[in-house]
Amino acid sequence: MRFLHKSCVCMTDTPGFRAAIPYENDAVRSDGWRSSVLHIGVLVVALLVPMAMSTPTTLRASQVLATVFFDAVAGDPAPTLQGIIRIDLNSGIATPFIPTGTANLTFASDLLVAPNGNLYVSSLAGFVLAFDPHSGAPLPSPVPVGFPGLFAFTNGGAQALSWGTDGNLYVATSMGSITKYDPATGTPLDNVVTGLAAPDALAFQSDGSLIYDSGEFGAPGGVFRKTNSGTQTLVPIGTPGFDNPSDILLTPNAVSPARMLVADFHGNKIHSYALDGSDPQIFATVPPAIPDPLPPGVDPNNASNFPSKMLVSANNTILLGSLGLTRRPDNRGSILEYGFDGTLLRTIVRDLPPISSLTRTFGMGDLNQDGRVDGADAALLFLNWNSVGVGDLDRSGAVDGADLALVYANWSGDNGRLAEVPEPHGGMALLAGMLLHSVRRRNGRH
Ligand SMILES: [Ca+2]
Ligand SMILES: [Ca+2]
Ligand SMILES: [Ca+2]
Repeated sequence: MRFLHKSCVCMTDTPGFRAAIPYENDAVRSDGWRSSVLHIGVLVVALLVPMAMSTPTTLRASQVLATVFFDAVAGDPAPTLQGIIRIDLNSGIATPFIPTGTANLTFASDLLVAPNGNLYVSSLAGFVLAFDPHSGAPLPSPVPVGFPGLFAFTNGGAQALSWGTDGNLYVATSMGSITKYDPATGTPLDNVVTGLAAPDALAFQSDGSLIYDSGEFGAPGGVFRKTNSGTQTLVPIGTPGFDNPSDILLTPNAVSPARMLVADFHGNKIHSYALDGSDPQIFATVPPAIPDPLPPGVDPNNASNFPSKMLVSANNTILLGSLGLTRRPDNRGSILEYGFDGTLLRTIVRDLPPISSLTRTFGMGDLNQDGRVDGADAALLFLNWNSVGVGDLDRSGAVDGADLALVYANWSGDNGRLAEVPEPHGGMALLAGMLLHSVRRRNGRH
């Protein structure tokens, strides 16, 4: 859901699971077994003690981060809500997080807490920015002359972000391209698709297929799928009753059968399809009802609550953000919660400034983003021991004991202890990770 019509983009491989364990030469290895046994012994004690003290639990995140597209104007009832805000999903209370102007943040279009632990934000000013999702601090720029927080510059409006199944960051721009970027270097790798009409909706299937849209103000929209073998049209441009896609969500495989949901920005609807684009259904019409007569200043040809972003919540529901029918200071943005069958479960918050996107947050130490901090996260940390990237929770430049301490400190913790469910497999995953760590270490592998 973005409002400009211009830009161009361009980025590689994810750091993923890289274990840079210090190499042991042959001389040292003569002592290898004893030191390895000692090493494992220390790890077992270090890890089992906190496990014994605290039963791993499933904890459900209680907040989302959201981008506010327009800044406050005179008379605005919520003048501090601009840039990136936090929304408590229990109370509906919205609070400032990263103000407009931080790292040149303006006209924020999309945001994403990525598996590498960074918060990425796109803006129609052409920037893709990177922040610490816990502190909100701008991250060091990988661009040589970049300002703090600058991840990449797209030469136009950056409209949407997605983390690819290949571990790269994909950016759609108002110039009509979808480009992937190396998350480590900010380098543009490949223009994956070009020639689109302001794409602003991206999603990946588990097989790596990219689902994307084309279509913006004044141009009808469609939905497409790009695979290794070519491009398919899932929803043809000009389909009656289907206007301008602003977001695409593939429901989880656990929900049977999985569906493709498409937010229709102008049509004020959520459409639902089978994954191949067949079996079109109306999933929801976005409330509140469009009033008649319209409020002053609303274009009758473009009257909608402007649904902008869908998200699967930690509670396995669908969250929907909207910009709202009008513009600031008459704030009518909202966050709604739906079941997978399209039932509107509740309005989490209304009367927000225009919400252009939402992203889940994850507790400190929740490296695999499953909503809890447990053995699986510790195992992931060990796999990346001494490397840079996933697991470097304190951003010191290496995965080390200080990061492990942060995992301990947040064991089974998250931002909200809404529900606690025994997690019997955490210990096994942790032990498996330790074993792998030990084997790789003995083999001198990095
Ligand atoms: Ca669109
Ligand atoms: Ca986790
Ligand atoms: Ca560290």
